[in-house]
Amino acid sequence: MTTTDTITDVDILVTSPGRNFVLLKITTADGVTGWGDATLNGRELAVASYLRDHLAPLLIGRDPARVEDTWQYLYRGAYWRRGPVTMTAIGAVDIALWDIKGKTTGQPVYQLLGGAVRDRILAYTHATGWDLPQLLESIEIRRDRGFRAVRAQSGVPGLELVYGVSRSGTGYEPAGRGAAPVEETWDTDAYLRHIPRVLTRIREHVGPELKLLHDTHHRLTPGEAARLGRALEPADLFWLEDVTPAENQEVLRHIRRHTTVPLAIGEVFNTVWECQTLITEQLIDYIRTCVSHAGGISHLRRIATLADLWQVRLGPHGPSDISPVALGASLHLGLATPNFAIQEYMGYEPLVHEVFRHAWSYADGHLHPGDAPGIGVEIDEELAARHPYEPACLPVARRLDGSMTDW
Ligand code: CS2
Ligand code: MG
Repeated sequence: MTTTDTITDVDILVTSPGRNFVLLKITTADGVTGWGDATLNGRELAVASYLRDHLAPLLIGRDPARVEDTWQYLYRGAYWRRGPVTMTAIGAVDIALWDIKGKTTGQPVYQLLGGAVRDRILAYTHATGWDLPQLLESIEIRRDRGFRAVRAQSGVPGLELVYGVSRSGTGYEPAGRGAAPVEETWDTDAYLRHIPRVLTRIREHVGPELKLLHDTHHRLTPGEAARLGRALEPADLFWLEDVTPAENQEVLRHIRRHTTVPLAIGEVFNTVWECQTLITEQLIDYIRTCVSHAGGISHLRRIATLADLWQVRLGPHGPSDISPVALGASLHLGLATPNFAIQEYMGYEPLVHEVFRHAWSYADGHLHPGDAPGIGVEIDEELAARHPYEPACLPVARRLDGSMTDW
């Protein structure tokens, strides 16, 4: 007779080893612990409260093996559903339960998902530079580290602060400390005058092999995006990301009529239903939904399956505000998913690698989840406790005339 374990403890850890992370720890009567990632950059406490105040009481006593039933219970049982806070909370529970399932069966999660369909996962990382020389240097440093794919973000003449770029040329963390967002000034015209020349010059410098990516970060109108796409075709980008704000997906039809530049969208999406139009009308080439913000492994699998029917591939979100737990979960899914194309990997500061002891690894431009049972990431709770949460939030952006635009 199979005995069923039960969930006895649900704990939420908010820690800040250089930046804020929210972790979910589920413990069972058999003493098995599973970890989930509930980090939502700039809204961490909202997800921590949703988990602590609303989901944790529902989980106590449940059978941890019933991963899908728990997903359905938490999703369909929440009348006010979807959205980043709800789906990140559900995602954290899902990842933690897959972690437990792997540990109780002694299997890395990718084996439970059907086994590996590839040997390793292509990674892309961020190169930034305030000007072209600094950006080219940043790209070469990443190439020296073995990356085959690099996202290039440049400063824009006349602008003080630009998404994705730090003036110092060091790593870029968008969330500023404090409760009030930094206000950036944005000038689309200056950006459109500048970025095609920068990316074309980069392509001339690096040659044809390196996969080049660029993130427009939700800032253009459909017409501007169509013009930019056409202008960037000689740069042969691997993808142009988030060209327009994600709410109105039909506008991508206009852009698709004018340019063949590969498009990637979806990091701010949280369910398969938000991805449906983009995928079934093939308005994109890559879907960017992230395992922690889109309901966990169970739901990102659904998005991957729909995308596969339409030959859309996965390129999940994975910047520094996705913890090593979610990165590990994404890699298990990536190893076992045929249409998984590339994983974003910004890397982490050394202290983060100390707090999060992970089986996943980077080598030679690729990532692998490792073969530890479960997700393969354990948290040094004592070290995490020494770095308490610090208020931080993402910037906002205003146009030159002072009106709000999309950051
Ligand atoms: C960006 C993110 O990596 C990306 O593609 O869009 O870094 C995004 O700006 C942050 O996740 C926001 O917290
Ligand atoms: Mg992005």
